[in-house]
Amino acid sequence: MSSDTGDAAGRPRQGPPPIRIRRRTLLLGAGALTTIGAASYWLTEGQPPNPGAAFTTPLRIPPLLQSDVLDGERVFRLVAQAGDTELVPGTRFATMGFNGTYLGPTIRARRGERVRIHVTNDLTVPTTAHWHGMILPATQDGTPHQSIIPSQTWTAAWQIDQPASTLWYHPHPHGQTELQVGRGMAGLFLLDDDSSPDLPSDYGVDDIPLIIQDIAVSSGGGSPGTPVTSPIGRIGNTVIVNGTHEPRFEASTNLVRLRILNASAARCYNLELSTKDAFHLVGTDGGLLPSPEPLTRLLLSPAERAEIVVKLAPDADLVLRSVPHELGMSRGDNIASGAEDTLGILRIAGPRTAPARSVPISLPSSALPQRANALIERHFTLGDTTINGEKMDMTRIDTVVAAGSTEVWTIENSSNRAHNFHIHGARFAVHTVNGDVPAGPLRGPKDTVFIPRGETLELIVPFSSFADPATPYMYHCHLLWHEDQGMMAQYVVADGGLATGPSHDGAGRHH
Ligand SMILES: [Cu+2]
Repeated sequence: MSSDTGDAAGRPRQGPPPIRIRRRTLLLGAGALTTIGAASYWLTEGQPPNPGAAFTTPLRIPPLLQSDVLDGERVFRLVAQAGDTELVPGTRFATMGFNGTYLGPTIRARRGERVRIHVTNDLTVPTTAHWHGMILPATQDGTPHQSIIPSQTWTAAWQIDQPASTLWYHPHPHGQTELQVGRGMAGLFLLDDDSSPDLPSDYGVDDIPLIIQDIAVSSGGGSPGTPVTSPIGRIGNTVIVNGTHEPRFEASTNLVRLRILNASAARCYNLELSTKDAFHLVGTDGGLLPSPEPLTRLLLSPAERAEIVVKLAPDADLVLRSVPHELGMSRGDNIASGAEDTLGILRIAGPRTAPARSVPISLPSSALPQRANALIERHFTLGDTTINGEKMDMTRIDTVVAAGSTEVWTIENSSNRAHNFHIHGARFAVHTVNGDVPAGPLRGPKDTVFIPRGETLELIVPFSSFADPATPYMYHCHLLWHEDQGMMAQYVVADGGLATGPSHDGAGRHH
């Protein structure tokens, strides 16, 4: 491992010398960037460099969490804890994690299994454990309503009943989510089912989890809790994957499946391979696509997941990187939000052997919810930190849906900021994007979707059958600073007899 980890400003080393680099002049809006110390933004001119080409640190793989089967339940134990972790060689950060001081182990369970998860809070502050993407009763969801006070243990139990997918877990304490997730409280929750896709599936060997977070590294060391410097939240200047700085993965097979989670608070990643070759998207938040989708770029906003398959030529040596993208804001706001950064994510080395395995033609995907089944339509307007003009109120139920029903939720971003939208307890389909049929990555099952400024998405949302008028699920922006600012609302699932329910802007409309 190289000890040359950064320049005097703490900017991570970018591999071979770039052709030309200049310090970005400040063309940011007033107040957009009051302190630039923690995150210096650089822009390249001409031929971009290849950040990540010199990464050498072996990629860490989060361990699979051991479980016991007791009385027909698969029992897991998590302990939320704080500590300090050397995330970047020579620099220790105040961090938080599950069963360790940074990130958490990977939980894995099968469709049909009953799971029971004991979560002990060894922090000095309250936390929660939310199972992001899981279809389960609201009382088990780990929202701000299931707070775990220090030294207490909370237990969630439910039966897994949804398709194979890459879910995750993270804390959800009201107003404190960005701090706790940003310090490292995140882990994957993989679901299996009885389908056997012809995909790489040997965890840590050819089926590789990638938990991407950005952190702020400055010359003075780690600086969590820096001021907010962009309209979408805190943007770090250094990327770590599974807690590994400058990671390299040495593949032993020519076909590699990457399960990618954007666990960053605000930063979006526009992923591509340094070879510019196509990779194949095989799964989105809620499960597999009907067939692999060849892509050369893939934008992932915070909390979104993607499963991609990368085919490696013999002796391949390439980089998965993030390249500039459009967030729909002003240029200054986009720059402050990291949208013009080029960042190495993971260097991947291929085996010597010739390709032996191919990308499958079709995949065992589950059916998406259909527009024809949706009887109620609701409209949600995103403000800068509001939903339908309101901020989160733990005591207010914003929306009531009927158990087992399907609705159309139209989400309109008329604010000045980029947002995304996450609905708890549901796997939804994106029906339209600005009135058009959605493109590739939005054709799969989703639970979180990016909504650039000025765009309107129609979602087909099937709700669970777990009627509980007393315990709400959340829907919110998953840019965590926005969420903490109150960009969140609550819905409850009522008994099926209720054909309609109030929405923010009046009554739900019948279709
Ligand atoms: Cu937002």
